[in-house]
Amino acid sequence: MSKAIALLSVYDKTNLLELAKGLVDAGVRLLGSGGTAKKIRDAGIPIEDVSDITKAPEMLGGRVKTLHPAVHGGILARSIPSDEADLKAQGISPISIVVCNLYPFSSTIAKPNCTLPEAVEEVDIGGVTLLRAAAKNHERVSVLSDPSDYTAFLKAYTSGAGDVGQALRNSLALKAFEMTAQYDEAISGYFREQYASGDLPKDKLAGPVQRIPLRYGANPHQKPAQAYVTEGELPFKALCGSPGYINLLDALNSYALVKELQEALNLPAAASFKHVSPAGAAVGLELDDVEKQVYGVDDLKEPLTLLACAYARARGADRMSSFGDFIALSAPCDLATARIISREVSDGIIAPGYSPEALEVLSKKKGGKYCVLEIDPTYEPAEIETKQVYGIHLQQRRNNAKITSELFNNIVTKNKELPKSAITDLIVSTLALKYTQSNSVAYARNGSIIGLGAGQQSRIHCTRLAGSKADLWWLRHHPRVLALPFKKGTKRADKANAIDLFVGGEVLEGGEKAAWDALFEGAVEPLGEEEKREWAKKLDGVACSSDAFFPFPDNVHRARRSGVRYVAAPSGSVMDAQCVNAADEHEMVFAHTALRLFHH
Ligand code: 93A
Repeated sequence: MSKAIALLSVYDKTNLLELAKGLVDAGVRLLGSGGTAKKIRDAGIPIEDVSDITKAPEMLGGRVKTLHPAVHGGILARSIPSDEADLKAQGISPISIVVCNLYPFSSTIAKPNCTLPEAVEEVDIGGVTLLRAAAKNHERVSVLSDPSDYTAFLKAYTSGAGDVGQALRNSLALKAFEMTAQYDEAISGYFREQYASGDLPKDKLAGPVQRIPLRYGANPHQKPAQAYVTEGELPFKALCGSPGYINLLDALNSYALVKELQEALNLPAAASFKHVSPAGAAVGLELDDVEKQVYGVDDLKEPLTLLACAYARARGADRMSSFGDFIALSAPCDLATARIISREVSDGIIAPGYSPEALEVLSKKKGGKYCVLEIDPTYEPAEIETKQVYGIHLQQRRNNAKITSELFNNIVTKNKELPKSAITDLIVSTLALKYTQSNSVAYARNGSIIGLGAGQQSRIHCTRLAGSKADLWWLRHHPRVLALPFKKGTKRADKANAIDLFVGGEVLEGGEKAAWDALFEGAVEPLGEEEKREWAKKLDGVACSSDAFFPFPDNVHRARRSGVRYVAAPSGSVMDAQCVNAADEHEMVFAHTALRLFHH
């Protein structure tokens, strides 16, 4: 029987001589590419050159070393009669062991002054082909792509009298496949940076923009940072300014939310995001005069479009949280909406288009640095999404659950009256949770989030936080708030702040008290506890959604204290019955949704 053949072609020659010696001692015939063969031969270990079997010299300065049918036929041939006959006809011997590791592409491009031609030269062709061919034919061939595997391999080879077993060949093949995949990713990442980056002047772009560099990641010391796709092109472009890492997290989550809100309710929708959760979200229901004042748009000269109403609601629900927001609109931004935005402190906006007048207004914001992103509304994200945490890839199907009125069909309370307006509100609150960091609870009224508790580890804390925000929102409708005697010329942000302090009942002292007093014509009496209680009683018909079941009925009682009448949450708690009883006690309507909506 002819000797088993091993082909060796390695850049990293660690442990190479030990392996070569071990293989020869086990009766294996060695073949090597130029430098690999030389090193082994110089150590006194017998080895033939690849060129001895290909009858072709290495050429093109090493670009073609092992690329030859005598090599790849020898690796890829199966143990079947037709393949064996083909080898025989061509005088090719089967190769049963391939030892290969690749040119150091990643460490080369990491060097500070690496040029493009230098990087190109490090793109290994023949080595990847060796690894892939051997891995493909792992039923018969062993592929060693990592020097740290040599010892164990030799041990298995000698103890198995030349057969290392299928299990080892399988795991070696997987390792080789992972290695070539990682290698290719490094190469495509490098060339994406060179040829498909949004930072290059347009005339230098060879194709679609697949990547934009980001100034930094979540924090200024997290450099480099980038956003990219591996297929097609990025579905958004910056019309003005440049987005940061957290801007994009906000933009992509908030746009997904408003797109779904519009699809679900057939109304334009807007969201105001901060730290990857909505501070507000709403659909375009018209505002009455009180609402216009509460949302700070009563003085707007431009007639309010439905889209402008949606943003006014989203922005005005929790003005403190929305300060410096990232905005998403479901429909092209019009002038009225742009005018509202232009007066607010905001970081950026994403929308499926902009009217020329709206774009003109927005591009003047922040001295021309306001981030304006235009997204392709036909874009569909991939079904499977992957992220990396602490070096580990986590993969899941996207949360593609549709939020429709049917979700609220299973009403488990005695009161089963769910008016259309409440269904609208439940859709708004439930959809908002789909894009809110968990745990989360949201309250909605008039097509708008009025209180949202995000990212709390305890559900009751979500319910309380959302409830206290809803309470403040409602207090801002109090006639005494609407009649606060602000001095003429008081800035919008100062007014918002003062109202927040007023409804929050903060006790001010010293300079802060003086600054507060200076905002008003005359003295302002604080809102009394009794006044607040009386006013709170007037709030009713609020909808409340929870992203997972209520573990205890305290959530239901708390929600009721903020005017909640309609509740939607999944079932599954051992206390479900008690939660439903609590809802019955207050004549609330409780729908069990059977849909958990955690989001991280
Ligand atoms: O330039 S290549 O892509 N062309 C080839 O045909 C080829 N075959 C093996 N590089 C090629 N290799 C690589 O050469 C291997 O992946 C290995 O990294 C290196 C080993 O070269 P040497 O044996 O001359 O040190």
